[in-house]
Amino acid sequence: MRFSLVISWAVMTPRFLLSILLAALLAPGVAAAGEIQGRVVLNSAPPAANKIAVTIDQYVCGNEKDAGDLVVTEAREIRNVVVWLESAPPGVPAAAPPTAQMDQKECVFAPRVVLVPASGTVEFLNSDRLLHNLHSAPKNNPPFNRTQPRGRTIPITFAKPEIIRVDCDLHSWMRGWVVVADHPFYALSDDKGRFRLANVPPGSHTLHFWHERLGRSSQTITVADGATPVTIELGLK
Ligand SMILES: [Cu+2]
Repeated sequence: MRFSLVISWAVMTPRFLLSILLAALLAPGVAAAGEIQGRVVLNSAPPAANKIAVTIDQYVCGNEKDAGDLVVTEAREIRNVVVWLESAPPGVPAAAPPTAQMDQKECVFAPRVVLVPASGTVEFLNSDRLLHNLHSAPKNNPPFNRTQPRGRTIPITFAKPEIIRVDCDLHSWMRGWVVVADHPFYALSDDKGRFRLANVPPGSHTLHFWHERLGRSSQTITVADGATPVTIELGLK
C-alpha cells in the first residue's frame, strides 16, 4: 500500500510541477516583452567580393582567398553585422560568461566574428597543419601575440567591452573580430542577415550597428508586445 502511494507520487509530481509552471506563465501581470526580429540588408547592389592571391602555404591555404570583409547574399542580406540596444532594459540579469570558439581553417578565422559578454572567453583553435599566430592590439583589453601550432587551444578572456581585431602575422589576409558586449542585448546577423533580440520591453529603442566595412550607425525603432519585424538598410561608405 505504502509502496503504491510512493509510486503514484513519483508519477504525479512532474505533472503537478508542470501545471504550476504553466499557471505561472499564463498568469496575468507578467511583464510584456517584445522580440526584435531583424534583417540587415545593403541599400545598393553588392560590390564584387575582394579576392586576395595567396603566395605562401598554398598547400593548406589554397591559391586565392575571399577577403571576407563583406559577405552579402543575392538578396543583399549582410552577414556579421553586430547589433545592440543602446541601453539594456532594467531588470534583466546578465548572462553567465560563456565561451565562444574561433577556429583557423584553411587559413581563415572561422567564424570570422564572435560575440562574448565582458569577462567571456574565446577559445582560439587551429585546425590547419601549419603555424598561425594570434596578434591583437586592443585598447581596453590586454594585447596578445601568440604563436599557435596545430591542435593547440589558446583561451583568451576579455574583461572589458570592446570590438577587437585579430590578425595572423603569417597570413596577411587573415582577420577575425571579437565583440565583447557590455550587456546581454547584443546580436550578430547570420548568413541571411537575420538577428533576434528577445525580452525587449515595448516602446522606443535605439539600435546600434557595427560592421567591419560598413562602419557604425544607429536607428531608432518602436518595439511592440510580441514580435517586431524590422528591416535595416546599411550603406557602403
Ligand atoms: Cu595564419
